[in-house]
Amino acid sequence: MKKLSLLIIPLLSMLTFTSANANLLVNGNFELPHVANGTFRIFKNIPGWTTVSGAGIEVQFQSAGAPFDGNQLVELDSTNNSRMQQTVATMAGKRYLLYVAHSPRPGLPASSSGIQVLFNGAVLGTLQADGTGLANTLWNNKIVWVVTPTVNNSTVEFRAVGTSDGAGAYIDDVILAPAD
Ligand SMILES: [Ca+2]
Ligand SMILES: [Ca+2]
Repeated sequence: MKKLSLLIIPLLSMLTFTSANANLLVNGNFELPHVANGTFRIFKNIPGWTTVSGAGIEVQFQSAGAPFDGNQLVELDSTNNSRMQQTVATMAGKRYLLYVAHSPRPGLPASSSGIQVLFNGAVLGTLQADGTGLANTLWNNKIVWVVTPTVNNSTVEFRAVGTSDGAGAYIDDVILAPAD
């Protein structure tokens, strides 16, 4: 089996998001579209986010672990490892902060539970944690990157990595906001 080279890079974890920083991303908290309480659905597209490859975007409403905020979260190993992205207007040369809340799926080993984070095609890092023995989600909400686009439209992308088996890591509360 291919060994994953995985690394969580919680850069500048002391930075905190304030309401003064507007989130440029649409539906970064995955509260849309609403799915029934206790269930999940798999979509090719949801408000703001488009499937790039794979079966699609699994939106869960408290169906296999509590979200970081609101009622819903996204899992990208929906029925197989999938990729999704969103493109937003940015200013070249300006600094932005990208925040992601991440949790392993309860019960799932780290080898099945990775998510790569990309900005304009460059891999910022891979989020991976061991969910074995967890009865519920265990969120890390201090994952922050500073990015400086060289173009005026930027793409945030997430890719499920690791064993493609219909279960994977969770993300929630994704924020891209001007740093200054
Ligand atoms: Ca949410
Ligand atoms: Ca998996």
